[in-house]
Amino acid sequence: TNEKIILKRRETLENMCEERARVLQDQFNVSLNHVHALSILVSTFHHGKTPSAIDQKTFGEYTERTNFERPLTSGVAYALKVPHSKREQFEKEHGWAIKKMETEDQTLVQDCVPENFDPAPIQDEYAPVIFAQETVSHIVSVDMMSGEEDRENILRARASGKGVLTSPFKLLKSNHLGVVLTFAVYDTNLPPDATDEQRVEATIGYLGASYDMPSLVEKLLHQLASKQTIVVDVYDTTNASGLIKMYGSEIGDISEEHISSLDFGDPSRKHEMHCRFKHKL
Ligand code: WA2
Repeated sequence: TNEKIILKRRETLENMCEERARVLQDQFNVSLNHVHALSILVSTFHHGKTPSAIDQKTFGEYTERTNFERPLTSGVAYALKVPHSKREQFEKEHGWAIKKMETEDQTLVQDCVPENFDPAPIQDEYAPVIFAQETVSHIVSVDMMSGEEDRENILRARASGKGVLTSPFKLLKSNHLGVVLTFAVYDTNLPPDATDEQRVEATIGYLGASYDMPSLVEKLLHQLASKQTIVVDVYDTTNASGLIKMYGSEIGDISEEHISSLDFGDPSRKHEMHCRFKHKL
């Protein structure tokens, strides 16, 4: 009967949506664990050894060769915590000035490359990127604390000691919405039961990964069959009064939708996958 067909169709939608949500969530979780491990690698071999065993070349090669461990990421980078009192010394040592992150609504598009960024204005502290995977080499020397979303992430990461996610925003040199995942790197004297203040004090840097949502979700869904059958949207639903679409399209049969929850590992952010059939019954 017609009713049976409708029920069957609903069940198919639920199953396909759940499967896609679980695959996306698992892949995200895998890369989160590897970004976490990378923060420990930097702690051990950059800060934990004199002289450091990591420079830009080593970091670039290692992160490129282990890219397969971080599905969905478009690149990883490492920024140092630099208080204003150490800025001059830092810039002299590195041979470049800490730059301010500028977005395209503040500048001409053609100026929106870090080589053309202005020096960072005076702040209490900075988070200049010192190492970057080739794919995000354009953020080297940029003060990540001068970007609103990056800054918020850095503050939350170092106080919590956990991996934290930004809300979706337009990444530098990308036309898509993405999110950034950040882990703080601490000096080794940090007690395991440290307070937020002790954590902030012991922070020496920030290891971050960027996720270009549209291209990466697209790649993932391509690997699953029946892309012709259903349409998938991914939302940041943290703010119930204004869902942010991170991935998706305008097409499909909106008369029936299935919602699968997504857990990307940061309890202060909420995400959902919304699925519908491409064609009406
Ligand atoms: N990485 C890549 N593209 C970006 C970006 C970013 N942040 N922010 C805006 N566009 C080094 O949390 C520390 C990476 C930030 C880490």
